[in-house]
Amino acid sequence: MVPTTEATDRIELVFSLFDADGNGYLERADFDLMSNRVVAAVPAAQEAVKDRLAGAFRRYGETLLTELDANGDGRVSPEEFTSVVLNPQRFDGAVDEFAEALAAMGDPDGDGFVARPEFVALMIAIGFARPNIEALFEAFGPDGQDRVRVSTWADAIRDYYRPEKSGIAGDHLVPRP
Ligand SMILES: [Ca+2]
Ligand SMILES: [Ca+2]
Repeated sequence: MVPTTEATDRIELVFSLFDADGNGYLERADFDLMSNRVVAAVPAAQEAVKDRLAGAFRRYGETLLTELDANGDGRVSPEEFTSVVLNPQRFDGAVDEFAEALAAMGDPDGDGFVARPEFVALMIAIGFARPNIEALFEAFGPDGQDRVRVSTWADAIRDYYRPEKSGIAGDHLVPRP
């Protein structure tokens, strides 16, 4: 399957953000850095929810390092990362857990909705740009209290990683020249 241009752009963006220390490779340290940053973004979240997200980051990082480190040097290069779109089913489990755990972090009072401030805080912590974050939130169609369903966000995260998808809400995260 040939990924859509949009999917390739989305994945390139993910690589640049996951490379949290900016050394050009994905390593365990990157996932620890980002995990700490994102878990701290919503102080009101319960400890169990924070622990779940930290675990999801760890598992996602381990999965990427296991599946993509073709030359076995313990890190994932940009070239190695491009094959992430070739066999998306290898990552479905890790992405699914990450999507659920991240969206849950945005709902500290557990009412099933994510309000804009928590959404923005989490997405800033991941490294997305503010205008793109706001555009994505608008694309979700927030309700009268300026919030979206937890499930809407989790579904959008899963969609983001689908190589065959284009024209989805998550495309708003990719900066346009
Ligand atoms: Ca790195
Ligand atoms: Ca490697």
